[in-house]
Amino acid sequence: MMGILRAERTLLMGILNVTPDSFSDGGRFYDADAAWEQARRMIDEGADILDIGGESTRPGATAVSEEEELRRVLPMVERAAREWKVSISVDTCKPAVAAACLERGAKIINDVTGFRDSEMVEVARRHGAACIVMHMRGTPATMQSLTEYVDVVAEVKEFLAERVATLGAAGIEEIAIDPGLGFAKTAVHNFQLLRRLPELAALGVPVLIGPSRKRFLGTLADMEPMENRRDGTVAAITAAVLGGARIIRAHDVVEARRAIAVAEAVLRA
Ligand code: HH2
Repeated sequence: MMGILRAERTLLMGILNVTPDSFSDGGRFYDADAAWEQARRMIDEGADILDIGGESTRPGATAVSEEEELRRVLPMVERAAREWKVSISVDTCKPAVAAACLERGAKIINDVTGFRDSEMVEVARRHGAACIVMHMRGTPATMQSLTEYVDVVAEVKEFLAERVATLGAAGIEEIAIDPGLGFAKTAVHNFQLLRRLPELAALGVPVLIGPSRKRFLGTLADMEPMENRRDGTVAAITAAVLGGARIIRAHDVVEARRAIAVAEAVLRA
């Protein structure tokens, strides 16, 4: 069955961080006009989904209040839903923020904490939202000290399978899963997850991968500082699609679109 998170082609989710402190673009789109222009640009460039976030989840980021997060994202969600056909996702782990955005036209909740808060599940159910379930441990403040795994792929898969079952039982109809590159993972873990992505894809739920500009790429030659991670991001996207990812979350839409096109052509050949 096709839907907002499941299509014949790989879907591209463009990232809009309305924050002062996101790891790669903090402050650039904090201003409402700059955010709007960036959203328009990503849509013109071919984004299928706009992922609007008002709280950075970078390692060590400080949490923001509900009021502040709403002040950042709600006007953008409302205006985008009114003026554009693009699907709107809200990157939040707060049920009240998710509810307000769904009431203003967002259709997808992207919760990096994996809907472990039952109130979040209830909000999604009530609004008929599609859910992106990501694996992480701890909080952005603590996650990089929680990187002990026996088999990272098996453990992430087990977590995601349990979440899919729980959300399905709660009546959530559309779900995508995400191993959460960079969230409580070492660089090697991220590469193992990419290498063994078919194991996650075997769960039969669309897999989302978000490698864009992340620090694990910077562990490889010539990918520091962050500005040097664009080409590496393209390569990681290619690997993800070849491994079975069906949704790619990225900052640079044109480059991501091209990488997806190459990987899809390889898969079709
Ligand atoms: N990565 C980030 C934020 N949200 N959501 C999903 N589903 N998957 C991801 O990999 C993911 C995510 C971190 O990237 P970014 O939004 O660019 O930075 P920040 O959290 O600092 O705003």
